[in-house]
Amino acid sequence: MEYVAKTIEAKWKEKWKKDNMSRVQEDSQKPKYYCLDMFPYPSGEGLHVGHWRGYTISDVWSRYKLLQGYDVLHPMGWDAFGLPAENYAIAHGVHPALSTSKNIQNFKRQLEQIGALYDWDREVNTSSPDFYHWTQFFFVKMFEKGLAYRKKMPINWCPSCKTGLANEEVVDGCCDRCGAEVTKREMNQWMLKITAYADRLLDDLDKLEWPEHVKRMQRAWIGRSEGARILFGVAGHPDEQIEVFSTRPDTLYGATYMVLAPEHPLVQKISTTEKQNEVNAYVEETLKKSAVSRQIVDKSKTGVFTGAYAIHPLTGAELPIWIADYVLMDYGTGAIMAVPAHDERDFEFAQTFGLPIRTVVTEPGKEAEDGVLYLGDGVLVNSEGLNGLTVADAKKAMIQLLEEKKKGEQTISYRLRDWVFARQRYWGEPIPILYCDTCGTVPVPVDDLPVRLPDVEKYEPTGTGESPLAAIPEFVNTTCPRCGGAARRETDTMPQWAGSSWYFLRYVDPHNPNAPFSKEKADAWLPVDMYIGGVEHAVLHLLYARFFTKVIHDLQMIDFDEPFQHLFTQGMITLNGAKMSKSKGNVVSPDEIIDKYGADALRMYEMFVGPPEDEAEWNTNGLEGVARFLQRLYRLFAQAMGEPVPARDSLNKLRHRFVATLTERMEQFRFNTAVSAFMEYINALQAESAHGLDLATLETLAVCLSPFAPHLGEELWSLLGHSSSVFATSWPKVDEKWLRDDEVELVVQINGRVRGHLRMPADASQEAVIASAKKLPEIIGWLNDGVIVKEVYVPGKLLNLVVKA
Ligand code: ANZ
Ligand code: ZN
Repeated sequence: MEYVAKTIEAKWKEKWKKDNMSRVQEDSQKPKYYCLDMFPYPSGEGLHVGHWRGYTISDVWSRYKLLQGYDVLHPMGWDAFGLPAENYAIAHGVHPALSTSKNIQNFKRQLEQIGALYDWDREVNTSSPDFYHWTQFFFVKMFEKGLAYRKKMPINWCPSCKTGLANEEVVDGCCDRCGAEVTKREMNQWMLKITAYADRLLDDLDKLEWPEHVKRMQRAWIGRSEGARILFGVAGHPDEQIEVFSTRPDTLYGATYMVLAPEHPLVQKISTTEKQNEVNAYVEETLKKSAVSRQIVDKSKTGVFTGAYAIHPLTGAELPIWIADYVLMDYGTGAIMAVPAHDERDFEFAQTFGLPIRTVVTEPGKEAEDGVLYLGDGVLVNSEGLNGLTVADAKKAMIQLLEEKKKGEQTISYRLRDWVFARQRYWGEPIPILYCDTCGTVPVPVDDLPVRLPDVEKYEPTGTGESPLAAIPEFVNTTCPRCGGAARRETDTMPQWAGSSWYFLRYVDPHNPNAPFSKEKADAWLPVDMYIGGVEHAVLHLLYARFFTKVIHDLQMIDFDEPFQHLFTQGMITLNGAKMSKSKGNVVSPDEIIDKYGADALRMYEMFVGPPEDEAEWNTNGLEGVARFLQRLYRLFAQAMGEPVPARDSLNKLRHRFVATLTERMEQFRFNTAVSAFMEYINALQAESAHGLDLATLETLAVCLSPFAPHLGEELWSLLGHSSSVFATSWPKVDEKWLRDDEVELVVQINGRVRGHLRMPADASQEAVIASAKKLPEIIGWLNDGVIVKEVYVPGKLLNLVVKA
């Protein structure tokens, strides 16, 4: 018998389809398991072998869970709104809905090739009105709760995509999508108040079984800093105060000057007339720079003296007030007290402009010396009542002092900003808001949702700050649901991330016309047990989805408040060290590989290529090796299958050890070594095969193979005469009895020191052990010059002979 992957795979795909294998059972008797892939953006490029890795991992895992007796939900859908489809529309004049649906067909065909068990009855598409109906619903709910609001503010603006961007979409000062340098633009924007959830988003990370580095990235993004707000007076302006945020209130006596962000509202008020021109020129210069370039620590410091002085809240000393671009307007209060002796950037600045540098913290026992930078911990000096205190104690004492004097208070600052939730683009969910001259800003009543995205002729962003929807009077002009008067629709659309912030909830109840999902179903299936995807979503998508889940929890629509209990981020597949992408021309397409080796071989190789969380290099020889291995396995199986022999000890032992090793590696997500366990097992069985193989060995092979190579697993199972699917059976159990070692290695000691080693049957008697030990060449010498006065034997571990001269 020959293993012809193509024939076998076609046969089983057909059968699975016919039997509706992938349909989720929803059997309340069984424990549930929700295994989720990060759903793809259906790009025109299709899937390459790099994408297969994540999808194979999730399918192997889902099938393994099925065999373990879980009711498994493993759905798939499309993150279908977004810029690429719209840019394609602009370039080729094809409606994004059309190009998207064509791409989806291709993706689906490719995912079916993988042999993945997706329940297609549950497919979701974020750009379909049945879906975005509920995305809009959540927006209205957030508006009602005050979590969605409109504000005129300077936002990140991509001059090439001609749209506003969220902070999360700006990477090193450039647009995450197109790479153009991002500028600032003052615009009226819809915002979501994610900052109201900052503490919960931070604290609840502790509940999650996520890779530590992903948690770390989220913590850094939220950026919680504990410190104090401190008030300084302004000389000659008795009604003004400068409020600063500092994480080091202990260093207040070391503040020698102040810095305001150039955009700070006080700048214009307090700058002296002589300095006005210089100040204005600097402000203008700063507005052109990105936040990232402004924050680089070792860049040379620039700034301008305003001519004004602040009054130190404790000493009354006058401190010059400067403006400098290293102080940002949107962090803390947009103003700092500068402590050059203990802050790197302040130190650089003070050196550049010849400002005093005053030491207030030193290493204990060291003489304090002004003019140097000291960043370490230590004790306070030159700080009146705080002298001698540690930094930690001085922080507390200073905050207490400031609170007593009403010159400041303890506070917490976050790096996280509210989420800019509007795009001036066509291909997204219309924001369901109306503007009425009488009633003001009115949400579209939930019964009137969805607000459908109309067809347009021109997709091009206008660049005026308005989306192409603004050019469609039939869309814009409507009536106010409150007063019946004329009203205008909001024409901005939601960002790419909107639909993916809650899609995992829709899968549990995808056809519900009356609600986004039923609470009962959501509470039964979620949180997602295993979420598998790329680490590039560590901040954006995973933070937004957690935020939406918490809001939906607070709306009492679900009982849980974290969406993804376990997160697994797979490593990239590279070719000659480079990431696969069409632009690099190094894409390995699965189509040809499947044609030549079959989907099972490709799946198995994707698992074998390396530790699943690490980057791995694609290697065609490795793939051929795996394909040959499947051939070998098939031949071995086919030979033995004709005449299974009775079980024998050697086969039992091999089988239970294999299942134990395999299961342990599966549980630890070490799929590459799980495949090696298979290879070792097949080698061992080949050595045994001259005496035939027993039925239990053959069945175990079929079942254990089936998560990895499901088509072949089914084929082997049916060859054994079973008419039901291999996935209807269960993962084999291990009998510990066969794992026990029958030989053990004993340590032989003379007078408590290790002098030799001895291999003996595990059930050897004490006498037999002692007799054998005495014959060991490395022991004999020790026994020659003395007599044994005591024999201490610890079964299975050691023998100690006490020898006296
Ligand atoms: C005095 C001081 C002394 C500071 C010292 C540090 C060290 P994190 O930890 O990131 O929260 N800061 C405050 N607001 C700022 C702004 N808008 N732009 C630039 N810098 C700002 O940083 C908090 C520290 O960064 C604050 O504590 C402040 O400098 C500075 F030995 O105040 B510190
Ligand atoms: Zn009205």
